[in-house]
Amino acid sequence: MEKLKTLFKSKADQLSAEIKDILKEHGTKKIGEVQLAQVYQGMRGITGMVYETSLLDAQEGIRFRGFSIPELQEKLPKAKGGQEPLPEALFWLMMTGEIPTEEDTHALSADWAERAKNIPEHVFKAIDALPINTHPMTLLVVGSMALQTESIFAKKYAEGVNKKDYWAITYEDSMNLIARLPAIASYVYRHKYKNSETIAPDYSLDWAGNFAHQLGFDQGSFKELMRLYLTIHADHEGGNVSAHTTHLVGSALSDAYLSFSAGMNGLAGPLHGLANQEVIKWIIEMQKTLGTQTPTGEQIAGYVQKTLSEGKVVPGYGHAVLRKTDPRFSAQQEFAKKHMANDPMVNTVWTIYETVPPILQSLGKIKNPWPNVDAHSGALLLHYGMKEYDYYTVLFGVSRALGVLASLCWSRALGFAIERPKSVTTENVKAWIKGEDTIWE
Ligand code: HAX
Repeated sequence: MEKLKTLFKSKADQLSAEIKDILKEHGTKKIGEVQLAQVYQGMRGITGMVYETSLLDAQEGIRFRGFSIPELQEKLPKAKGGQEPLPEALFWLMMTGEIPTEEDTHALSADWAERAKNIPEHVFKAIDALPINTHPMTLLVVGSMALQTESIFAKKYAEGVNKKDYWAITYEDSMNLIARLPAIASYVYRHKYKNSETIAPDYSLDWAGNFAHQLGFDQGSFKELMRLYLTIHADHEGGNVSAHTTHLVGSALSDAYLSFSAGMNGLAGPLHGLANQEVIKWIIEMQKTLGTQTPTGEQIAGYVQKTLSEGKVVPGYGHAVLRKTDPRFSAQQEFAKKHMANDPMVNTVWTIYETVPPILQSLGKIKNPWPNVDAHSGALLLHYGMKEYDYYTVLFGVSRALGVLASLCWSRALGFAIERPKSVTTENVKAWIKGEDTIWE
């Protein structure tokens, strides 16, 4: 994809020069103050990294290169006859800051289809080697780690490469990995749940459309769901666990395969991406306990109290940064209204949405009582018959590759340094409080 590569390089050179000037003139300016509580509580709100591909506003939600999700739905090129944006177009946007033409988008689909061919057999054998009850996220990580044998960055670095060329080999690795992920992820699904009956790719389709096909879901609107799903889950600025982990590991010049796999291990945590499986698991358990598929708001309220009294979180609600309903939740709700307005599980998700926020708000300690992206996605997948909810985070992971790998390309092109923030011990903190240690000053 020479056009994308050349455009990316010209944008990166331009930004690199601007950053040099900014740092020369303003490098010593302070951008905030850090409170002790922030240091203990997950570094919340501390600005500590630059991440070009998207930016999160607490009230408005995510913007990708300045575009909100409804704007992406309107402006990004679509599949033939489709209404949802193509994720490859979002990747182009994140790489260049420009909305691609239809022609460029379709050329990128074709480029990824070509790169997806001839995945080495050992990748699938590595997945096969694990017990069948292995979690699908572990299988995804094992598959993408096994593919690291193909890293051009690792090979060229071992041979000796000029640091000016890191970006180009990171770009090639990222493009190859993204192209091949649907094949690996669909293999995980078919191997684990469908007796290893795999489905041959249809490379005439776009990246998300073919992924739906290889999973075994060929209904027209499932492909549309995948296009939307893989677009909206792609990026959420740099501080979330999967993006930050990929960025951190990448800062050691670990290649795209190592960095992405590390990020996926973070996505597999229940407070992050795994929340999408936890939501459906929680709803199914609630339905069983209450003996109904369509609990009332009152019944749900009682179940939420039970969950809280057991010291558990209500999955799909809350966020470290957002303070309103996640626009990714709203985009999925709109999709459901269009395609499955009477689905009982979808309706239950909506009743939960009416019921949960006031309860969480009343506790007084939860900063954001509103739903996040994970509160809705499972119900959409269930509607099409994808019942294996422990697989859901893998779909999130395939999408997240777009954002974190576009950002890795940017980090290499801008020559970002190895990450190494300062830590202190509580002994230091106690001494600092007494005025005996000035470690932070
Ligand atoms: N249910 C119950 N309690 C919750 C809660 C929820 N949904 N959300 C927050 N809280 C609690 C916290 O556990 C914390 O309790 P303690 O003081 O007793 O430790 C308190 O409220 C304050 O937390 P906060 O400042 O509002 O939230 P954090 O920034 O610490 O955490 C989380 C943000 C998303 C991890 C949190 O809201 C949560 O656990 N939500 C449920 C899990 C979930 O949906 N995760 C997915 C988030 C989106 C994402 O990354 N997707 O991939």
